[in-house]
Amino acid sequence: MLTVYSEDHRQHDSKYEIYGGEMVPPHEMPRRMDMVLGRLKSENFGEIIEPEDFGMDAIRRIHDADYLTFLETIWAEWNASGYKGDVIPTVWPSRRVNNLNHMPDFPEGKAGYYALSSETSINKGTWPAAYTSAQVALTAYKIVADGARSAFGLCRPPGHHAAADMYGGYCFLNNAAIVAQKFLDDGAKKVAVLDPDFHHGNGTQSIFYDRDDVFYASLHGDPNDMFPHFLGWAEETGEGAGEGCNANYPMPPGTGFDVWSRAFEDACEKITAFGAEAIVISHGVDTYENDPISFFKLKHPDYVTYGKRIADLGLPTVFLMEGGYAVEEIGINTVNVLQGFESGV
Ligand code: Q9C
Ligand code: ZN
Repeated sequence: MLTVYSEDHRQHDSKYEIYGGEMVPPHEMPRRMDMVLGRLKSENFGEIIEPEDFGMDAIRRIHDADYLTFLETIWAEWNASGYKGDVIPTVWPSRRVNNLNHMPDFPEGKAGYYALSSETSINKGTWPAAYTSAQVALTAYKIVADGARSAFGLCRPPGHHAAADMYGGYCFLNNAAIVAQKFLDDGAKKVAVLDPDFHHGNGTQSIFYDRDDVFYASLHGDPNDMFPHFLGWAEETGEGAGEGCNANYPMPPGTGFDVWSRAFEDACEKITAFGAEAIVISHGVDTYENDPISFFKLKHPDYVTYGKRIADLGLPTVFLMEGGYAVEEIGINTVNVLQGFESGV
C-alpha cells in the first residue's frame, strides 16, 4: 500500500492547548507523524510519496467559501490586532446570544463564530498545513481511483471534527468528507465513511446527515462522557433523504475489544447492506488502552484484527489519518490496521 505524506504539517505547531484548565502542549503534535513514519519504514510497509496539488475545487465541495477565507486569514488578523499568542477562541454564539446575521469584525468574534471548541489553537502555519493535509487525502484518493485497492493518506492535521463552516477537535478541513465527495463527483453512486477514531466525527456526520449517497458509521466514546458531548448519540440515524444513512455506536469508559468489535461488525454489515462502492476510513487509533485523552481499551493485536475485517468489505479503500495521542505507540497501532488490511486482501 502506498502512503502519501508531506512535511508541510510541521507548520501547524501551536504552543498551547487549553486542557483541564491548564495551558499544555497540544496533544495533537508534529511528533505523531514521526512515529507513524518510523513504523512504516521499520516494517518496510511500502513506498511513501509526496502529495500532488489539486487546488481548492474538491475542498470547496465540502466547505463554505467564507469559512475557507477565515482559515486563510485569521492568524494574520489576530496578529495585526495586537494579540501575541495563537488564535484561541474565548466566546461563542450560545443559546441566548446568537444573532448570526452579522459576522463580527474583530478576530476574536470571528474565531468564536467558526469554532466548535477551544482546545484547537491556530498558528501562522495552520492554514498551509491544513491545505496540504487535504491534498494528501486527495492524492490517496487518486491512487485508489486509478485502480489501487487501497492507499493511506498520512494526514495532519486530522479532519473528522470539521464541518462545512466549523473547526475544532484539532481539525480544520474534513479530509474524509472531501474524499467521499470526490468519489461521488467522479461517478460513484454510494460511498461509506467508517470512523473507528475514538471520538465522534461530528463534522462528517453533519456534512452528510440529510443525504442518501454517503453512509456514515462512527464508533466512539459516549457523548455523556466525552467530547464533543453534543452530538454522537445512537438515536442520530440521519434525516430526510439521509434517514438510515448514519450509524452511531457510543460506548462507555473502559470498553474493550470484545464489545467494540461487535459494534464494528454491525457497522461493517450496515455498510455492505447500504451498497457502498468505495470506503473512506477515518483512521484514528486513540482507541488504544494507553491513549492519554481517551477511555477505550484496545490492544496492539486488535488493530490487526479489525484491519482485516475492513479488507473483507471488498471495497476500494482510502485510509486517512485522524487521531491517536499515545505518541510513542501511535505508529504500531496505525500500521497494524494497514497490515491487517493487507493480510485480508
Ligand atoms: N478537555 C481527534 O482525535 N478534546 N480529535 C477536547 C478537552 C478534543 C480529538 C476536550 C479531542 C479532539 C481527531
Ligand atoms: Zn479522536
